[in-house]
Amino acid sequence: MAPNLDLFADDAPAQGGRVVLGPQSVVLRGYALARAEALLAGVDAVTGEAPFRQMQTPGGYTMSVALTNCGSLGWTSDAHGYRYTHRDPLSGRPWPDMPAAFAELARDAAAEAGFPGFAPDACLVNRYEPGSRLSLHQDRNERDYGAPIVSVSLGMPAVFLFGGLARGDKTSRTTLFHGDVVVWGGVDRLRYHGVMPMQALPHPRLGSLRINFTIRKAG
Ligand SMILES: O=C(O)CCC(=O)C(=O)O
Repeated sequence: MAPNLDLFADDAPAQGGRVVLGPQSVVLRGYALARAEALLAGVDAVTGEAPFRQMQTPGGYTMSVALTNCGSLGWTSDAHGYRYTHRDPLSGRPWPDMPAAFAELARDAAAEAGFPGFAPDACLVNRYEPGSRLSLHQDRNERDYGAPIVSVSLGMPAVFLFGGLARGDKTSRTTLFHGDVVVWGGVDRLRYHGVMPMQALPHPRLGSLRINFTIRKAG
């Protein structure tokens, strides 16, 4: 069924609801809402030190999503491939510290989804504008697949694609709203996922932007 994209803030599903995506993957509706301002302050602190940038893929394309990182490891992409680094290649400095609000939310959401004791060391922050998309991929540059991925959505709604363990598997489509948190791990840890091209559906707080950050254990 086509996703409903005729969305405004009032259409967001009730806070506290859950959408089960798989045996060990779930959308926690509105889980980050009460902490959104602290999280956005964290995004400002991170991007003040390590600005958003559009990275090149190994195949020579420019990603439509701009990204940056915080934590002791940061994900990068360039002509040489995808990998985690301790330093921001733009500045040569270590990536900014992960804001406490990010790590606390990630720990709490992971526990809520059945993954107690999550101790993240990396966070990839994505900035989407209308037209930005993220093609289907697996998060597999992390050393430890035993830990889940915790993904926080702020700003404009987006259609999240969640597939199977093979690229060609059928994908489900779930609209993610400001404050939603997705957690996947265990048997679902390596499932393909992505984001459909963003529509221009300005959000009252962030305008024509969507910020997503995925909190991970990479090292
Ligand atoms: O923006 C999203 O909801 C997903 C982000 C994602 O898949 C990633 O950073 O690997």
